[in-house]
Amino acid sequence: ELCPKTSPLLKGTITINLSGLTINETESTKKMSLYWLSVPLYRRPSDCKCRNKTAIIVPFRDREQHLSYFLYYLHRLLHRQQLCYVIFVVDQNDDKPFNRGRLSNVGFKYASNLSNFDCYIIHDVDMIAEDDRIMYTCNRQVVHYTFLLSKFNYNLVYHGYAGGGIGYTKEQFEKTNGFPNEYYGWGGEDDDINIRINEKGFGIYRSPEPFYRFTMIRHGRDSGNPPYVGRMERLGKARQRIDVDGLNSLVITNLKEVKHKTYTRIYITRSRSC
Ligand code: BGN
Repeated sequence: ELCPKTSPLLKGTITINLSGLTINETESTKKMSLYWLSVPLYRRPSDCKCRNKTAIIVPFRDREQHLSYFLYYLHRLLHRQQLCYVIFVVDQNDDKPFNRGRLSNVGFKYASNLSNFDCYIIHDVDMIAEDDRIMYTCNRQVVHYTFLLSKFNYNLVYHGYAGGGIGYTKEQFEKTNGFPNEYYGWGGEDDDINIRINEKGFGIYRSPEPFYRFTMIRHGRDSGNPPYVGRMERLGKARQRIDVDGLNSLVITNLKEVKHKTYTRIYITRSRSC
């Protein structure tokens, strides 16, 4: 039987306590009371057939403590939403500047190759939903979830901000050619996808509900993620680059997967220099 349109498990506001959680605690099934499918890592509600299958794709490097918090809260939320889902952590396993765009494309390719998901959500590891009614599902427009962030006093930081967490159907991701692969370091790749999404006619959906709030875990600037100096220039040419830099130009080499209890980790090393 199909799960109800609105899950009866939803509780609303989530109290977030960011202190001292370890990865072992996030994996404790006793604490989580989640249910397993025969396929490892693929979770589904126990007593009904889910309406949606969601892939969570987390571009990642060297933020283990954040990952503990992220998994702890997100598993509970997705369980309450009665979704079928898998969490993929895409780990940039080298010392080059962090490349969030490329990691996102790798995650999409890996996930879509594994199964047919209704929704592919690219999600930063340091953002935690404060309400379980923030639905991790997709829409006719590309969905931006993380527009009210604690860091920006719960205001949309600027018109066109598309950072943090954003959800695409397969068609939306493919037609917009995913993320640019050629932004090295912090900044701009999210502004670039905003241009892609609008140019290709999908548009971005942001819920009008006031409870769409996210806690951003405080942290200093990562040394491996310096601001990308060329981002302004690159962004200036974003329109011309939509169809040449993205999912269709992605070359994956040196991919290694490790299945953990509650998520799949994909290690990716860049072979050629940037
Ligand atoms: C913007 C960044 C985004 C970032 C937001 C929020 C750029 C491009 C040059 C204008 N964009 O300024 O990538 O998500 O701030 O921090 O730097």
